[in-house]
Amino acid sequence: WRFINCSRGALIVLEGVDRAGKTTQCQKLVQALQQSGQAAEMMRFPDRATKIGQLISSYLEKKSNLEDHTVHLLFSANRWEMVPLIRQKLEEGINLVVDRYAFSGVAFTSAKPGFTLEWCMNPDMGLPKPDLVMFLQLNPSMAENRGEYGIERYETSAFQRTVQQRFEELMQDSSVNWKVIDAARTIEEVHKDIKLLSEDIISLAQNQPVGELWR
Ligand code: ADP
Ligand code: FDM
Repeated sequence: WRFINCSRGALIVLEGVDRAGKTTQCQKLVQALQQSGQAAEMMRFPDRATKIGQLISSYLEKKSNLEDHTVHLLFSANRWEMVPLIRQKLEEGINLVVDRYAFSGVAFTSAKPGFTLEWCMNPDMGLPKPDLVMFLQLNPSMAENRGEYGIERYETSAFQRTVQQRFEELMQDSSVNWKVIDAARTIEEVHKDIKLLSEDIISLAQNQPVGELWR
């Protein structure tokens, strides 16, 4: 039993505004799952290591400018290029803990003038559907207290507030398994909730096929 694993891994996503604690919690969750004997790996989007990711990274660092629709499609392409790997890992029984996914894609672009939620969702339709999306809820003023905003694109409080509103609109969609986590607590308290929700979904997902997002 220990060596033959026929069940698939779960696709678990953490979302939230900047500073909500996504990276901290993804790392802690992967560690905790591994310590309890489950295969788990972390992924993050954008994945800045690929060719597409390098274009995105240069844009975020303001070293280059890209037209708004173009960069949206690059973020989406950066997810699609990882889909074969995502599917392979899940089939191997590895649980994937993902720092941002299509929800960030839609929330950030649709916070720009002239973009509808619907237009933004289209390129990501049909991506592997997360079994669980945990939204780390932290009001923007508390997020600002966690340190100065950096110098990357989008790191201003006005923009982050609009992003938060777009996330709230996305969370109305009941076809996605959203869980809202109060991220204003200590790292350990937040982790405890995230771990419990993840363990539940890992056992549930085992016997279900991977779904298609927004389809
Ligand atoms: P994100 O990935 O959402 O931007 P991080 O995990 O990088 O957030 O955390 C942003 C900053 O806030 C880091 O300095 C981190 O140590 C700190 N932090 C994370 N979680 C908490 C928490 N629950 N309470 C206080 N500070 C936190
Ligand atoms: N971002 C992230 C987008 O605009 N679209 C996306 O599809 C994704 C995944 O890129 F400002 C934004 C969100 C954030 C930046 O920052 C990535 P981090 O620090 O690497 O998460």
